[in-house]
Amino acid sequence: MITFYNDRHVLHHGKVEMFRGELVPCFEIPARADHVLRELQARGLGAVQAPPDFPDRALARVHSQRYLEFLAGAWDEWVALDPANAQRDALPSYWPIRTFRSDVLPASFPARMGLFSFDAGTPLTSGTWAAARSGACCALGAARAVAGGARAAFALTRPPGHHAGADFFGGYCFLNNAALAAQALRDAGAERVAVLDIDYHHGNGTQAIFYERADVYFASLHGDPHTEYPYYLGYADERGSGAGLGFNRNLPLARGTGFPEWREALAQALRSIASFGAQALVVSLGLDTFAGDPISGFRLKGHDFLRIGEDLAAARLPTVFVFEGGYAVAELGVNAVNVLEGFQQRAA
Ligand code: OKP
Ligand code: ZN
Repeated sequence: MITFYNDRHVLHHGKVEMFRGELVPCFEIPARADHVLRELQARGLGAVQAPPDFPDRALARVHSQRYLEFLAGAWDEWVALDPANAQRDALPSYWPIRTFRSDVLPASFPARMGLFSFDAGTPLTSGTWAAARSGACCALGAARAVAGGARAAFALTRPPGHHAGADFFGGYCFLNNAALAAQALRDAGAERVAVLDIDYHHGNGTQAIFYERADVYFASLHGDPHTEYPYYLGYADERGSGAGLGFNRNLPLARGTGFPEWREALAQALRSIASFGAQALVVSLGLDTFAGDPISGFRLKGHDFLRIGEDLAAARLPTVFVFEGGYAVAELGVNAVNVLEGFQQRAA
C-alpha cells in the first residue's frame, strides 16, 4: 500500500502542554512519525511518497476561511506580541464559553487564540501551520490515490487531526485530516463515505463536521467520555441531527476494556457502515488503544493490531488510513504497521 509522508511534520514541535496546573513535556512529538516510517521501511510495506501540493481551497472544503487565515498567521502574531515569544510555544488562556460571543473576532491575538481552540494542551509552534498543511496534503493525496482505484493508502501525518473542527484546534490537532480525506472522496464521486475512528479518544472534530450530513457516516470506538478526554462529546445518544440523523454512531467503552470486547464493538461499527452502503472508508488510525499507552486506558496488545487490520480489510472497501494518536513511542511503529500488514494480507 502506498504511504504519503512529508518530513515537514518535524516543523511542529511543541515543547509543553498544560496539564493539571503545570506545563509538562508534550506527548505528541516528531519521533512518533519517525518510528512508524522506519518500521514501514523495515517491513517493506510499499512505496513511501511525498504528497502532492493541494491549494488552500481543498482545506476550505472542511475548514472555515477565518480559521485558516488565523492559523496561517498565528505564529507571526504571537511573536509580534513579544519578541521573547519566539522561544515559547503559544497556548490559549481565555475561551468564549456559553453566553459569550464568537461571531466577533477580537483584535487581541490571545483572545482569538481562545476563540479558535478548546484546550490548553495543544501548543502552536513556529512550524505548526507548515506541518499541519503538509499533513493535510498527505491525507488528500491518500484520498486521491484511493479515488483513483488504489485498494488502500496510508497518510502518515502529524500533528493528528480528529479533534479539530471546522474552526477550532485542540487535542493536539489543527487540521482535520480524516475529514479532509472523506470530503475529497465525496468530491471525487463516492456518494457515501464512512469515517471509522479507532483512536482511543473520541473524534469530536470529525463528528461535528459531518453531524448534519447524510452522505458521510461517522462511527467511533473510544474511551467513555464520562471519564476520558475530550469529555464533552462522544456519548452513545449522539446519532446525528437534521438530515444527518441516524448517520453518527458512538460506541464508548469503559477504561480498562480489552481486545475481545473492543473487537466486538468494531464489528458493530463495521456492520453499521455496511448497512449505510459506504463506497469508501476513511480510518482514523490511532494506536493509543495499546495497553502501554501513557495517556490512555484500553488494554490492546501488539498482535491485536494485526487482527484489526484483517477485520478492516474484510469490509472490502477502498480505504484511506489516516494516522492519529498513539504515545507509547517505542512500540508505535510496530503497532501501526501491524494494522496495515494485517489489512494487506487479508485484502490480497
Ligand atoms: C489526541 B489524540 C494528557 C492529557 C490529555 C489530550 C489528549 C489528546 C489526544 N496530559 N490531553 O486523540 O490521540
Ligand atoms: Zn487519541
